Amino acid sequence: MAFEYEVLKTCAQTGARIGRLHLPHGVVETPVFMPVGTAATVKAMSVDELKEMHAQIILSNTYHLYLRPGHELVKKAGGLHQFMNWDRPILTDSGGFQVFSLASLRKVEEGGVMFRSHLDGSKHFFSPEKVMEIENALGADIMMCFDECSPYPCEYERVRAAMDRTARWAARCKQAHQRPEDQALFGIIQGGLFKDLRRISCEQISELDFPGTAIGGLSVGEPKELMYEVLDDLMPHTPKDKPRYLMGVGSPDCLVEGVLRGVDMFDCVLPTRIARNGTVLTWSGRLVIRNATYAEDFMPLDPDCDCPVCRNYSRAYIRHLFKAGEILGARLASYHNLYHLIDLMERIRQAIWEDRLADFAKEYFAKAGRF
Ligand code: PRF
Ligand code: ZN
Repeated sequence: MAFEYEVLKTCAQTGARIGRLHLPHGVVETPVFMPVGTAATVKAMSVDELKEMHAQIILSNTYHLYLRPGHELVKKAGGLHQFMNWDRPILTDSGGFQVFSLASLRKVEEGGVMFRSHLDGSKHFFSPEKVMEIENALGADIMMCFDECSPYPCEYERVRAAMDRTARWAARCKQAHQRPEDQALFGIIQGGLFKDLRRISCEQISELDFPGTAIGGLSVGEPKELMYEVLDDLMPHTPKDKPRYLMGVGSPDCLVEGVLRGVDMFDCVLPTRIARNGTVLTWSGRLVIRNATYAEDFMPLDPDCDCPVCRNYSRAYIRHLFKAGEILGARLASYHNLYHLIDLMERIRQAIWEDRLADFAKEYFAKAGRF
């Protein structure tokens, strides 16, 4: 069987759990953070480096790969795994978010979305069937349904219409999926910040019996407290025997708060994006390495981190690299930030095993603060 999810333990203190996702390219221990490799590369990181930092699964994007280099070319290469030389699991997002955030001149209809590429303005059409064709060509272990993500803020009736359409599109995705034997298709819950809509969407999507449940439409600009309130209300209604994936969420505080509420999977560009402009995550909070404070600071980025960057380089050196515009600065900061989130998830899993996640979270926030 290509896809199986086992819950190994549920935390006695919280809603968190430990699980194991069996996929064609390997086993993923959850809760897990998935580094983002939008254009078939986790920006600035080699596959060897990703393996060294214990990345278990990475995410890539249908929207970007369809536009460039094209899913047909990736298919010719033997699929995304072969094309990018990554032999561990991959999840592809459907473009249901990118079309709404990056593309211009969108026209959404029941059939699908007409949009213009953010790269060259060329015109394209995504339907649930087209997106399944692209994701099947890419060949990831997990693929996502094509959904409609509402912006924030957004009025009730518009959110409801997008949620209903997301459910109809999910049924069409399931129908059009050509490789259910070796690619798991996950459904996506929408419904904005409206608790009643979230519960309806949860029922609509659960009914289709996908092997995994994603929560979309959050972390789109709303205050974090509102996201936590939606999760508090929604998570107890999502299927317990399937992995739960909170899409596009990945600041350290949100990872901890998400796991406490029963989330198993996360992805976010945050660690790599902030790294490239010189911000690093540490166990005592954020640090802006370009600041003059670090000019003569020969400590590692994070004295509590045992990543190769922290074992070998100083803050002063990395600050110098950023000031001099040297690309190694961005590479080292990216490595450390990804390592930090992967390490955070490892420590979270350990805390769940030992029934002390609530205590862990308390200590974590006391030291690292909120992002
Ligand atoms: N839908 C899809 N991908 C996403 C989102 C969504 O709602 C989000 C929202 N945070 C991130 N990525 N398909
Ligand atoms: Zn480090």
